[in-house]
Amino acid sequence: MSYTQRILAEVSNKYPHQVFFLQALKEILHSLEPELTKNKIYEEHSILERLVIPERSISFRVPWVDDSGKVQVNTGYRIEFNSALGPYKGGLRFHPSVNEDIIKFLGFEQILKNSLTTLAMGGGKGGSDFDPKEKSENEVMRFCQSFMNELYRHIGERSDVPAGDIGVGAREIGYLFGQYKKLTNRFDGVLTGKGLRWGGSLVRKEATGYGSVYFAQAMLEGKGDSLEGKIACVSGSGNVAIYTIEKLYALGAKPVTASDSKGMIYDCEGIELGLLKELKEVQRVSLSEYAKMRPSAKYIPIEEYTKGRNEVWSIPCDVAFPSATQNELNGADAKVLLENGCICVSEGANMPSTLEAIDQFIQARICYGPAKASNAGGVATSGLEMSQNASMHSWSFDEVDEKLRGIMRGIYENASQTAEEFAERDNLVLGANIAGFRKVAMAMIEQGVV
Ligand code: NDP
Ligand code: 2IT
Repeated sequence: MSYTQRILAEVSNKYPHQVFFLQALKEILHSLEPELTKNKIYEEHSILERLVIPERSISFRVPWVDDSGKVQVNTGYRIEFNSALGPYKGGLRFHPSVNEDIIKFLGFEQILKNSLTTLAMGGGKGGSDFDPKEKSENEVMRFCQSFMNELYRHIGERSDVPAGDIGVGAREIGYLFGQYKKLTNRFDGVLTGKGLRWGGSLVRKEATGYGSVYFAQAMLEGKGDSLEGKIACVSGSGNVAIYTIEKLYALGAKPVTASDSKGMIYDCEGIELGLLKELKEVQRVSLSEYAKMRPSAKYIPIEEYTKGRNEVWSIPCDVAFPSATQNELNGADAKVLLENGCICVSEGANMPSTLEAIDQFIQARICYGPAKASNAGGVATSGLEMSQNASMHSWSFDEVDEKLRGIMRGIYENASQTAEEFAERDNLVLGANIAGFRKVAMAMIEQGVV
């Protein structure tokens, strides 16, 4: 049994119910196999044994009072996974599906993603099973305040810097920051994704979506192609999806789909971005409203999806941007995408493709950008926000955007050159995992057994 197989077996035995964490681990360990076979230093230092266990894992009660006066209780999490490269860094997710398994998979991915950005950030993730949907402003505020009443003692601008993820955007970051400041009497860069008036960075809001499109552009250019004139399918209609669509238009592509948890829209004329922003960022309503206002759009509710499929991926396209959530693109979806001639998949969401889907993309040798590489633009720009906070400067939109573009190109080059060392130039899963891992592992070795 190889080193990676032994570790996977041990973790599977210990945490058989952590299916998302095991899925992420399986993908990563499989990619690391050739590197770990070639180089025994990692096994000599028990790097994998240490890497798979979080440095610290916190879970806590979050009680709050709803508008009717009733006490509600949620569970909060912060998993501080690895600090070899810098302070723990990663988002907070507020969604009813959140549990320790989900936060562990996200935190584990974050370690290697943050390493790829080249910035000094370790990996962490947190969140709660709280559902911000259909809550009043005051309920969201009270929940965020209660969440921070515990979280504040674990975080700090030099130790652990949370940000947004699903269900946590500018509004939630504002309430979280306000409560942190009240409790600690400190105005510092403890969170990223802050408002532009009080320490936030330009481009952070747009960064994950823009970055995912820059990554697709770099992959296509590697094959002498471009996004110009391409039809794009995008899933999701949140922060990542909206700014993916915006940048796709800027680079000459035509995005024709968007989705949410209740259904999807197909707009053959191209998604009307202003309308999408109004419905999702301002009114926070279902996508079914979009179709009522656009004659060129068709709304398909989730109940009408073909069984076992995500209907977004059945719309013929050249390029695909899964930007909603984990496992939203399975083996059957991948097959249809490939049959329809899709040549590029850039993941905006975390772990959106199942292992079966990934296998098919690799076999077909299309441009496939795995999440930890292609969606690293968000956290990279969080790193730029931290730099600006530390130096008390703020950079212009173009300055940050240019840095983001350079970081995404650098990640593509690093991943493809690393893959090439193993004679698999097109396999960016292998390249990204090995490149991200090497840096973290060497830092751990140099810092001793801690
Ligand atoms: P948002 O909360 O802004 O939007 C999430 C979108 O995905 C919404 O359209 C939501 O629909 C949909 N969605 C969420 N859960 C499900 C589900 N179980 N089934 C179907 N649709 C779902 O989140 P973000 O855009 O920030 O995050 C999207 C993805 O990108 C996540 O995987 C996140 O981890 C990842 N990511 C985010 C980064 C960031 O900077 N924000 C950085 C890197 C990755 P509905 O509104 O109906 O719930
Ligand atoms: O998954 C991710 O990289 C994020 N949600 C962004 C994390 C961050 O710290 O900006």
